[in-house]
Amino acid sequence: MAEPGALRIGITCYPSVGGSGILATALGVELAQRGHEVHFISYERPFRLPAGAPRLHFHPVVINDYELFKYPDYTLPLSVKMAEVARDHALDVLHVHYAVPHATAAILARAMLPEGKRPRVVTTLHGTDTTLLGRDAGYGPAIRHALMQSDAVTAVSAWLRDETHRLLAVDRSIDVIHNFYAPKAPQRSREDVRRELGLRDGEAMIVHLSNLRPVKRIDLLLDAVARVQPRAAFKLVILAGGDFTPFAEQVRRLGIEDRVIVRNKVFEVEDYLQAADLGLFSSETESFCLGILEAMWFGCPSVSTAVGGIPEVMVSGESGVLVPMGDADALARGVESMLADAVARKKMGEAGRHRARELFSAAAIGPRYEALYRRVVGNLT
Ligand code: GMT
Repeated sequence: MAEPGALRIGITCYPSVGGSGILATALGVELAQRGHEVHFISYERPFRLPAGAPRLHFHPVVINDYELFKYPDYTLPLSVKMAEVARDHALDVLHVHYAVPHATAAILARAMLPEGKRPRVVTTLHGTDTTLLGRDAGYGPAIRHALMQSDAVTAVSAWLRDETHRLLAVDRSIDVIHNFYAPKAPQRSREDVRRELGLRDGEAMIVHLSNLRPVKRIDLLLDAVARVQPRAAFKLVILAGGDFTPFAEQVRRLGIEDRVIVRNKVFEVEDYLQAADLGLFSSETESFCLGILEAMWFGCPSVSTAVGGIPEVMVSGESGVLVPMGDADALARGVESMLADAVARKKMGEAGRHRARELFSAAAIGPRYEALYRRVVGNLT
């Protein structure tokens, strides 16, 4: 049962391993805990969505494979399902994460419903929906249209808001609502995890977690790790949300097979994060970088390239170390300085943990989305 004053919110996101889906799922869980009725609409159940939680529902989009179509279409069945769920559950808001194709589908779904029964559309931009697809002539105009038609648009960093204005020339306000993280309690002890990874006493655990897409620059990450001295001081643990096999050859070529451990599709990231001493990120663009935030929550500072919204997440010299983009040597020197000084590392870890709790917690961010929904719903005609 929804609480009095509760909202009915539809959420669409990518269900697979990726920051936008992870954030959308965490938001849905938080909203349901705050008493709202939340309906996820996607082609699969988001992988972090808990089963059986009160007020959390999932509606799958069924996609038929018609012989006539060379490319299967997702946008239309998604919009039909959005309209159906909005009608059957009297949704107040359709909140889509990642503009393509979710925002377009939501605008279409809204138009399919009779006036007075139309949910408000909130679009949250996550990154490459602006920085990659927004630049693409085959997508840009459709993204721009969907953003202009949305009742509210948010971006996960000020940097992404500015990039969206610059690249898509959207003449409308974009609210900045940073990402948040609500860690689960680790299931295993730090010692258990270190034992599983074969880490010796005094050997530091460097962690990298991402979907390994090209923007993450895994090639640069490995180059940097190969330059870190002394070699015996650390192991790099990659929590891979994508296929690592294309990088195996580089690991061999660099002779760092004994330094690199890969774990695929790990659901219990908290188990590993609590055991980590340092994060390492080498992205060439990043609107936010949830991985850095996840590490911060466990008092683990990171060395990272200073790109996009990352300087909004962590402050160089205070909660981590930022270096210029594309510089493997600078990343390696950053790692060496952090490994060499356990006291400074701990201090930065604590500063990061504090910053994460203050600025990027469910308690700080949940009410911001709630207030945004109430603002757009108040505009219902
Ligand atoms: O844009 C992507 O690469 C996909 C997207 C995702 O779903 O993983 O990542 C973006 O959204 C995350 C959550 O808001 C951000 O933490 C990532 O920085 C952002 N990725 C990029 O901007 C490259």
